[in-house]
Amino acid sequence: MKTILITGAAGDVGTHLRRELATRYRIVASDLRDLKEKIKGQTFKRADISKMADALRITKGVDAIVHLGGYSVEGPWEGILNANIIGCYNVFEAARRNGVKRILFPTSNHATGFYPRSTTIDHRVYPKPDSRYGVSKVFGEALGSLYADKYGMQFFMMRIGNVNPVPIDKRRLSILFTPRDLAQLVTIGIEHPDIRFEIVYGISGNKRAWYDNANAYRLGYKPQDDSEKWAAEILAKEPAGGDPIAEKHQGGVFCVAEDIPNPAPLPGKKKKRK
Ligand code: 15L
Repeated sequence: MKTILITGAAGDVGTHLRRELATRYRIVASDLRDLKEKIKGQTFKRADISKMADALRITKGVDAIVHLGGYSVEGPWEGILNANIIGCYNVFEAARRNGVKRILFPTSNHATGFYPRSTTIDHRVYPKPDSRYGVSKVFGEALGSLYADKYGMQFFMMRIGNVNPVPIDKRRLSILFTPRDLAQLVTIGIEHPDIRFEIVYGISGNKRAWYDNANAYRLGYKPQDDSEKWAAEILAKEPAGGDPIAEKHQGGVFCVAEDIPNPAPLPGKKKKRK
């Protein structure tokens, strides 16, 4: 059984993934915060990935890394710099030094969020980040590309939409990514023998998708869910109006907001609603 390190394991995506992959892999869960739930057999290693020593400690002896750790929304530059730029560099570099070849990185729909909703984009488009957070995800994609070409490491870049069992609003009808579809795509990222550097979109098989996800399908992804079954219910609840720039672009409110309350604040900081 392979040993998989999941960083940022206490977040929502990490918690779904730990549950979904519990029987398939030996999971080492790492986070700065306490885990939301304990799962039998999984090891927890507390770490601050903005410190290289911590990154080196947690990446030792694993077969692959799902690097979810970091700031997950738009916010102050200092937080993004430490968690997503320095933290990402530390994890990729620590993996290289420890001989871990394969890394799965959740880049984000916000790396391309300034593409208009009227356009269908694929994995080859040049990034159009909608936020400093989106820029930090482009940094991760670029760093992975460098480490693949220069050091022969293997990167599976998932431009993730919104991980949720059900869609929460109109925009998320296009980018819903259910936990079981997430688990399937992550499993492909861990197991596929021919990954060097791949970009795929982390979404379910949504009818309203803005993405041509042919690259994921080429690698064997067969999503089981489609947000369409919730569409009527979600659209009926959608408030009218909204910011015209947010409404026009794929990234929605990330295109206009300076600070989206962090859904996963550090210990001691108050959790605010998004
Ligand atoms: C993201 O990249 C965030 O990590 C997540 O919290 C959601 O806001 C998601 O995008 C989204 O666009 O819904």
